[in-house]
Amino acid sequence: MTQTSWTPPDSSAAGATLETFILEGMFKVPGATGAFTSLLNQIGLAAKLIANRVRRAGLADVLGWTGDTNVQGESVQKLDVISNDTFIAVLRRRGHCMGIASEELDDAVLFPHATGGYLVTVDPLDGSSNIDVDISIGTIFGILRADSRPITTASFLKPGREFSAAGYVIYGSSTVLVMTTGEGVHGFTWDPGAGEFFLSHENIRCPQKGNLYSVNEGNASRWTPGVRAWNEHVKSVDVADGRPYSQRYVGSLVADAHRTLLKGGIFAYPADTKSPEGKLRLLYEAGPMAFIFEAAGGSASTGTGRVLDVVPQTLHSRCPLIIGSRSDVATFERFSRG
Ligand code: AHM
Repeated sequence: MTQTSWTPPDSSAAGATLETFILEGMFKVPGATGAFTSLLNQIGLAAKLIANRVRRAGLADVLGWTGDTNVQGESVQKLDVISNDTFIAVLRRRGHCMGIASEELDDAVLFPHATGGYLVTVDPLDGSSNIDVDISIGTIFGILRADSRPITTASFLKPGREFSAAGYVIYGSSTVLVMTTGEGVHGFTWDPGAGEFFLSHENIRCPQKGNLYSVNEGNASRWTPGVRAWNEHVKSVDVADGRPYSQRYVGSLVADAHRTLLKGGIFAYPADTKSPEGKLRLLYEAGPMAFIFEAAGGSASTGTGRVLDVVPQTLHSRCPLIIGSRSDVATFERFSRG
């Protein structure tokens, strides 16, 4: 029998686990030490561990409140605590992460022994009010360079344009990890049988225009006249422009952002009279999402300017967030500026 050379059935995706994909990326960077690659792999491991707990949440007595409140004054759920502890436990290993700023912690956790030069911002379990009713929740993260010593709270207070990488994990009908290092946004779907994330969404591009809008309309009485005018606009009829748009709102940022990234349209959590700075947190919610949307060819605005240029004043600073298709975000800005 003649030996023939073998060609992979699909040269892009076959066998591409998250780890393989990250390693192959490292080989393309001259002089890469492997620290960044190793850190991304550690984040993938934390995501696997959290996904496993989320899947078993209803069975494992981890639903419900702990009785504590976090720095935002919100009730803390058991899975919030578990997810936060998981991130800290995983990232303190290997010495690449010098500190973590988390939604669940008043202050950053610093790892003085680490030398790897990176900081991580994370919302370990976003949308946690949805846990008890089996709606999609997620993890959001950003990676910054720790470029000065000693590491202090101020080391984290950088605008989102300085992220080295950002991503999120959606624990939905599938578990999908989406990440970017600023060039190309890629999605990896969790295969529970194999225990791996496999490349499933290569080079995600956010459509330039969509026909969905996503906003908590219960806040309409608190919006500015400009935001109210935008809201009327997307609901008004103009067949040529694809209006009226359809509304979708989950109330879990990862779910609303993931749909908007893949299908286009707009997600908006604008400033209002109750939350003059917006509701979402800059370092571990709005910033990473803005970094991802820009890398996918979409836009991220505060309503009047670029989210990635906003400098956080504290670890838990908030920011209005309008993300989505370029054309739809531009329309929002036009109304919002008045
Ligand atoms: P959380 O940190 O309490 O989970 O709040 C963040 C969540 C986001 O996931 C979501 O986009 C937003 O809050 C929904 O807010 P609202 O319920 O005001 O619409």
